[in-house]
Amino acid sequence: MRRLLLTAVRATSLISAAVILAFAFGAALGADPAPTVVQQGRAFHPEQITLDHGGTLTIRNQDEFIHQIYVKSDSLNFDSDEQPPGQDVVLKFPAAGTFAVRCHIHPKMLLTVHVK
Ligand SMILES: [Cu+2]
Repeated sequence: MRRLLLTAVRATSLISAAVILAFAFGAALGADPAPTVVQQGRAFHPEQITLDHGGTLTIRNQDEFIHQIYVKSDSLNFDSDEQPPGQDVVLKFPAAGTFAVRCHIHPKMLLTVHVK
């Protein structure tokens, strides 16, 4: 019985490793066509990201409450509508530079986007 249990645990670990590898491999194959940042726990994850200019960034609300993001800069001004849980906001970054993405509702939230 104990041996059976051990075998089952090993099999589960192997499957987990295979799933993780598949994800890593999948990420390596594509040139990150749709970079995504999530909002969770009143924070952006990750808090910094680098994009090519002209690229878009998807920001997904994984919190159980509303966010409302904005960017204020010389080359880009953006204000989203209220973003309910589960909803994506897609932001386009036409010019190079460093941009601060913030939330009107949660002033401590900060995402830094480096655009090459
Ligand atoms: Cu917010």
